[in-house]
Amino acid sequence: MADAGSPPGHRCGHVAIVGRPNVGKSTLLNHLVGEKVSITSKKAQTTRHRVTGILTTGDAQFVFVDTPGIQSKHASRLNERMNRSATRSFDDVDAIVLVIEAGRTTGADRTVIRLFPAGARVIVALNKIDRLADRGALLPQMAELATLFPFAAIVPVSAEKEHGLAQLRDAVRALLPLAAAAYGEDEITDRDERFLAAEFIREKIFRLLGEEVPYAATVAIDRFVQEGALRRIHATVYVDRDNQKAILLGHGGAQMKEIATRARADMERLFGGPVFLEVWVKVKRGWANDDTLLTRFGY
Ligand SMILES: Nc1nc2c(ncn2[C@@H]2O[C@H](COP(=O)(O)OP(=O)(O)OP(=O)(O)O)[C@@H](O)[C@H]2O)c(=O)[nH]1
Ligand SMILES: [Mg+2]
Repeated sequence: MADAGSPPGHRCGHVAIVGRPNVGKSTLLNHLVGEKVSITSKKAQTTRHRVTGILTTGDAQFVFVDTPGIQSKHASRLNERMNRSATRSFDDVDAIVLVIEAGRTTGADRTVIRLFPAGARVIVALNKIDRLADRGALLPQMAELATLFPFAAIVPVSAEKEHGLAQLRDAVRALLPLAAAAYGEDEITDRDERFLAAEFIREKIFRLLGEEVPYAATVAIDRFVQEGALRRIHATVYVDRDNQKAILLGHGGAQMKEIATRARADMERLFGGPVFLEVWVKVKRGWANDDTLLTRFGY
């Protein structure tokens, strides 16, 4: 909904948050917006979809677009779709925030930089400065980055500790076009509760399980109905193999119960009301390489 009441000088635009996996893109989006709209974990390739997070201030509206980490290992058709969804964002936005880990620019970061179209307006967020023992490493890293692309700004931040976020916001605002707000001021994402519910379940799988099952799992919402304040949600987790189903369920279903309990707590916090959640686990062999299934699962 356009806001005709935006003051003169108001800016509004789309800002893609991109980078290699695990640098803190989704954490940054959440802390810029002040709500958890995008899932995060210690594991690479947590984010699989584009997710917007909307920040409305007095003089600007930022439509941040979180993207999957860009990587060169095409392990599956799913990975290809994730990369495509990230790189497609370059053309659809007014500005790009490239997230790189403070203190180390890797080959994978350089690969992302080479993908930027000429003329792209890019700001680097050097993230996780709270983990940097030697701040002296920042200056040479910034100098070297400046030789790789004509970045509009390079801003050291800690997404998690919320350091440098005001400076980052100001730098991004300067790149946005003069425009009225595109969304109402209480809107925080373009994704619906159904999508967010599936993502919260997927996040707990990423956080609670080892190195195999998270990458073999996807979540579908079979039923989402609102009865007064209560949301009644039925979900299915699909995995690739029988043994993964056994791991996901755990002894007597205890693992799945823990995943569902934690996911439900996140849903209740964001949706602002009670949630009844039931989760089933099914095996769907080869889903991550099956284009028909990938489309059906929303990738
Ligand atoms: N110490 C520290 N850790 C951070 C910071 N920002 C993110 N992290 C951690 O880095 C890990 C990855 O964060 P995500 O936000 O999931 O990273 P991502 O870039 O979205 O990862 P993908 O979606 O997999 O590409 C998580 O364990 C975060 O808690 C930060 O500023 N400081
Ligand atoms: Mg992410």
